[in-house]
Amino acid sequence: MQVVSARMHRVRQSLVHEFRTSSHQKSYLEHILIELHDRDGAIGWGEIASPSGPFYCPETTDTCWTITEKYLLPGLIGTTWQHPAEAAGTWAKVRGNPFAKAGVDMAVWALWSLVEGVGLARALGGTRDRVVAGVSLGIEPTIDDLLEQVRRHTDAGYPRVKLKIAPGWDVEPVRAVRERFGDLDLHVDANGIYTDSEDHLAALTALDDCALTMIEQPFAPRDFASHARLQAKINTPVCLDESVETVDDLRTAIALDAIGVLNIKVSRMGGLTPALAAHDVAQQHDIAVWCGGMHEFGIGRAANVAISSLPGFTLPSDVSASAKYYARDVIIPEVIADHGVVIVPTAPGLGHQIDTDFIAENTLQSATVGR
Ligand code: OSB
Ligand code: MG
Repeated sequence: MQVVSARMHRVRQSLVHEFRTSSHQKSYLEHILIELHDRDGAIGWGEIASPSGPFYCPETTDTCWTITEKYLLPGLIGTTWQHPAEAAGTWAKVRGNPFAKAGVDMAVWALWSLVEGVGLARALGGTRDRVVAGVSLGIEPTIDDLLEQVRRHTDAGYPRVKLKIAPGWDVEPVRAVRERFGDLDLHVDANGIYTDSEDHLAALTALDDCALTMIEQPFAPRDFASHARLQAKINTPVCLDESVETVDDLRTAIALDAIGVLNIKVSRMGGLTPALAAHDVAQQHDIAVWCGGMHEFGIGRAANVAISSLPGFTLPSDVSASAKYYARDVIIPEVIADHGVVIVPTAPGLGHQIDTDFIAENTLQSATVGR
């Protein structure tokens, strides 16, 4: 196959409910949609789901735009390849920048599976025909507001809830949710804000008594040592998100006993190709895996649903319905969850139509690379 041209669309969408984590706050997102055209006119779509500012990770929408336009797409365009992993080789020399790479990689997989006539999930080695979705809930102004958010999503049937925590918003809200909602599958995500100060360790240790499925990314991304020390002290599995940008990071975490569960984000890991490799390594080491999200629009969400169908993804993923995030999605049909169950599409490629009119209405900036 050969990609002959690409179009980049910077698209803005408002969230239906403002989202706050320990690292940032947002009411709208700007993601870059990547449209690849092959020699025969087939089209594959991908999504760069970088946050706007450098608070979750170093990348921003602007850095992704530059890296993709100047380095990733020019290397891909005109090169002949047989498989997406080979296409990913065209940007192998670019260090870092996983979110930018992920958007192009996803478009390559969508294009390839479309042309091969298979659904993306099957092309990736997926074995499940449905996946279980949980929801991720942000820090709310009050505990009552949080309880209301949890009620709304458990009423909708979601079987797992993840709560964002931060110092001062941890043991108390988590206990309140636990008391109100009984044995709900509950976990927490700190986005790397805790340190190993006495106060912080006391809070994290107290959470060990809240019957949580996991504590996600308590410490800073590169602080494997603190994660290992905490894991040795508590029974609740420590889950890594920001710490694992590459398969090498995963091997490091495993070697240091710093990881109990892996959150695989397609965007954070640089695309479906490296996410598959991480899945395989985790499986070899009996590390449970689930798929995290970055509030993707429908294109990135479809890729997340597809990879969640692989056998190692044994925990509920953040692949909630489109309606949890946006009033309208960029794909048709939008992603639907029935009691937290999302059906994996089987049609060739992404398995959804792309709503190009809606994309055009919400595009702030676009560019063409290639002819
Ligand atoms: O840490 O998982 C995270 C959103 C933005 C940045 C970081 C995270 C998140 C989420 C959202 O938790 C998960 C979703 O897409 O539903
Ligand atoms: Mg996280």
